[in-house]
Amino acid sequence: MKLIFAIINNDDSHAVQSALTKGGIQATKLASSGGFLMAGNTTFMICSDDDKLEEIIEIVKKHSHRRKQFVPNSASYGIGSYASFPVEVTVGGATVFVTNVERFEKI
Ligand code: 2BA
Repeated sequence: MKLIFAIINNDDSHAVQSALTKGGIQATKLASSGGFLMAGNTTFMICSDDDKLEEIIEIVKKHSHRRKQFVPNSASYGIGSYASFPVEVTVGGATVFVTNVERFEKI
């Protein structure tokens, strides 16, 4: 069995969740936030049989979109004078981690 963590943009979470449910795939949705943008994102925790792994990754891929976001950045212009300007970063589609599950039980 595999445990999949998929970190996706909040704007895509509903589409991903619906597609997983439609595909009969159980998932737990966690409210998370990125360390860099410090903005909210969504982490799906999905435990599945090995043979479902690719199907699940395809669903996540299909419904997660790359987008550009602006993050405030600070830079100094001369002594004692600071200005803040936004820097563009590309976020997602999805960041996915897959681990092996040693034991799975529903008690
Ligand atoms: P954030 O940490 O808020 O990062 C948002 C986006 O900012 C990243 O998109 C990347 O394009 C950019 N970014 C992050 N750290 C950067 C840095 N040190 N310098 C320049 N740009 C940087 P993604 O790579 O698509 O990541 C989206 C979210 O996935 C991340 O949100 C974080 O929550 C998670 N994530 C990404 N890589 C991870 C990792 N290795 N471990 C744990 N979580 C990760």
